[in-house]
Amino acid sequence: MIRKIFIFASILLLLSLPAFAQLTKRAPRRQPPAKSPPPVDKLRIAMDYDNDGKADFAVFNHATNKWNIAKSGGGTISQQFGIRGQDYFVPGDYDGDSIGDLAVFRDSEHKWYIMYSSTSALVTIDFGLSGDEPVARDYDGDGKTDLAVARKSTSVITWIIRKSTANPVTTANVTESTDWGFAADSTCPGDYDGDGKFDLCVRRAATTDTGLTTFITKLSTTGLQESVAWGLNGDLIIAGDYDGDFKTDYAVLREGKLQTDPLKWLIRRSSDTTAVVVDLGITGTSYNAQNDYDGDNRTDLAVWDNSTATFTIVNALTMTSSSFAWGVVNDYPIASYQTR
Ligand SMILES: [Ca+2]
Ligand SMILES: [Ca+2]
Ligand SMILES: [Ca+2]
Ligand SMILES: [Ca+2]
Repeated sequence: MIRKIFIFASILLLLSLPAFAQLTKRAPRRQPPAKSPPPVDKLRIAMDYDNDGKADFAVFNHATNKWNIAKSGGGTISQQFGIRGQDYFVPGDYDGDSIGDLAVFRDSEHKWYIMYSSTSALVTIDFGLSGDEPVARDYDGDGKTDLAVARKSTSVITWIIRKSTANPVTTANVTESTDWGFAADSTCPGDYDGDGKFDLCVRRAATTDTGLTTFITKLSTTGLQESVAWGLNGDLIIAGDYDGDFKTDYAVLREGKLQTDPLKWLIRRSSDTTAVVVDLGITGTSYNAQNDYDGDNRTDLAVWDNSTATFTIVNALTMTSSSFAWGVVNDYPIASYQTR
């Protein structure tokens, strides 16, 4: 699975592109909520570019350096954004208008490049250090994605969060640092207690290949630790709210031994802690691309297959399947950005 994105063109070129204007003319816009926003699927909003309550199909094309987006409400976006070999995709809703913002974290410069959907402005923020892992989420629950990085020392992971509530202007850099997890852990931020604030989470490897890995979460409601054993070493983290109770579900994706083996989705429903196990995708060719594509407030199981350039979506409640051809071979589905 690709974690670091290889992008060819300079981000600065986007200001002169005709597509830029097209991208920014989207209405209507909603004002960000003043306080205590109702629970929403923030994974969906990060990639909902037309504000119709459904995630849009988005792929990155390596040959043209473009984000190519098929909006669920109709129409497309094609926008150059990012630099090859340096940038991570960090889609989110940084300005809090419930519309996804194109965004990348440039590792070499430790800079965040964000195109605010509300103003069409390209915002650049120096935050973090080279080598940090971007973990931008909404940690203070104000409806705006917060810049955040996970920094691994020789012993621990330090989460450094630039909360939007404490940084109303782009030049401010008021941060909070919290040590959570050991350096060998993987990050798995989610809203596991469903209070609208993302929680710090790490996944700790098992000591044996047959033992379960442990998700260790610092719940924002209480500050207390929740530990859940789920998945095996080597499984990928595919956090989402598959049962639609507004709490992130612990979930992993297991690749097969053979390239032709199916991908196995193992989801622990937060609503009743039961397991959902589904085969979807092919180990050698499919990328996971889970999101809420049908707008029912449940994360859908989804893959984008690189041999057919097609999304396949499975509703986690009804298990009904649909497909949508979008992109070309060797594209990358941007919804895969949070896979660890
Ligand atoms: Ca936005
Ligand atoms: Ca926030
Ligand atoms: Ca929370
Ligand atoms: Ca859930």
